[in-house]
Amino acid sequence: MDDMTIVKNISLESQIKKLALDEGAVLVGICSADSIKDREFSDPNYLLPGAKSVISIAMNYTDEVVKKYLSKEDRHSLNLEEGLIVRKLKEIGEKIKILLEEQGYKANNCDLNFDYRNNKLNKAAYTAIKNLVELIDKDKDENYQLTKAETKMLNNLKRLILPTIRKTSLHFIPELSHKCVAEAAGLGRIGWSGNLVTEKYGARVLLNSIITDANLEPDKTLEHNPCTGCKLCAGSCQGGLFSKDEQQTITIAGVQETIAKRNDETYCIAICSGMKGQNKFPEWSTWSPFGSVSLPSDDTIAGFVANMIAEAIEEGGEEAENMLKFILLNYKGLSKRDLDVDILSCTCCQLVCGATNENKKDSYNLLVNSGCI
Ligand code: B12
Ligand code: SF4
Ligand code: SF4
Repeated sequence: MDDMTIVKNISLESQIKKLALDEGAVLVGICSADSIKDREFSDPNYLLPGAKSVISIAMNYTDEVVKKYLSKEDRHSLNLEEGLIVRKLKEIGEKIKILLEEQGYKANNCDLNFDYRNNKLNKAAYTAIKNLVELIDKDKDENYQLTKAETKMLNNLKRLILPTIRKTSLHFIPELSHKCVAEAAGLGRIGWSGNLVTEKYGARVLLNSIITDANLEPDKTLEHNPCTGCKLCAGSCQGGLFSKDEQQTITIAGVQETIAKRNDETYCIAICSGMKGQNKFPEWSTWSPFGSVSLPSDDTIAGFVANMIAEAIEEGGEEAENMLKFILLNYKGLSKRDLDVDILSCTCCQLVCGATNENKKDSYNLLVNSGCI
């Protein structure tokens, strides 16, 4: 038997899974497009009309790197690992796409994050904000005198950009919700925090999806939800994105999940973007060096956070640089990000959720005893 005959006898599903695992994915599964198309944010037809199946792939953070990050020993290693995982998942997705196309099918390799349907920032807008930050920095520099033209430009950019940021909606609809795909494809189940929790790695995985018009045999959803309900994730969230006590029920691919009542996503954006390092808990902070905030607990929160972004830019210096990092990701994409730049300062709800109860408790203790930056 020659090599071609052997390949032909292996199902396309097995070829895809073998390729994903050989290339470095730690989990892979398949769901039918129909099983998740009922919600706008998880309808695969948005990216590939006529979609029949979606492949979910995951890679994990390593325990030692997470430990050092949570205990505030080392911020960069986790950021570097995230950057490398994101690139690798994008690369594996590309190889699966090529395999499917070689068999005559259409395929779409998704972006991992910042893939918002309703917020596509272009390069011109980013450049204008960058110019504004540079002028603000020059204006604050005692040794520099702005020219007349620069003063005019500074005032114009302030007038154009800052009110627009204050009015920008921070409610993002993804091109495709990878968490929904991963749950439907049997990689894990949604836990209390809203993150996908897997049996082997807890919530410490990142996800990508590949959509195809090939009719692939779907995998079963996980029967048992690996979330133990320990709620240590809620005790690790300075933002307050989700409740410790109140719950809500959601349905993904026919599976009902009881998860924490989720609050407005801007509670996370305020902290996870590194704009501030503290809100709910005074004993410890995230890696953000920018102090604390008291986020309002009513529906003014989205406007409050949009205003925080404008204020960070007006502040100039490091706070504005931090915001520029996130604005850049919006048009450049996460998989092309500069590996030297640290974009993660929180991620705590995901990282405390290790694979075992013991690991979760130890991780939580490391975080809450890590002090303030
Ligand atoms: C937008 C986004 C965010 C927004 C979330 C707000 C939002 N509306 O989704 C913000 C900025 C807050 C955020 C934060 C984080 N994110 Co994020 N984010 C995404 C993104 C782009 C889409 C998320 C999504 O599926 N939204 C749609 C629906 C599901 O969300 P919803 O509006 O909250 O849902 C409401 C209802 O529709 C209903 N509902 C109905 N069905 C469903 C289904 C699910 C799964 C949920 C949760 C709710 C839900 O409940 C909610 C009402 O309160 C994905 C990348 C991608 N393309 O998938 C990454 C992604 C979900 N993020 C990820 C991560 C890691 C994080 C953070 C840890 C920060 C970080 N380091 O990046 C935190 C965790 C926050 C948390 N505990 O949930 C990972 C998750 C990995 C995992 N193990 O689950 C993803 C998949 C990126 C990746 N490629 O790996 N994120
Ligand atoms: S930390 Fe505990 S409660 Fe939160 S998602 Fe993980 S297992 Fe579930
Ligand atoms: S990333 Fe941080 S701020 Fe956002 S939900 Fe998780 S713990 Fe809360």
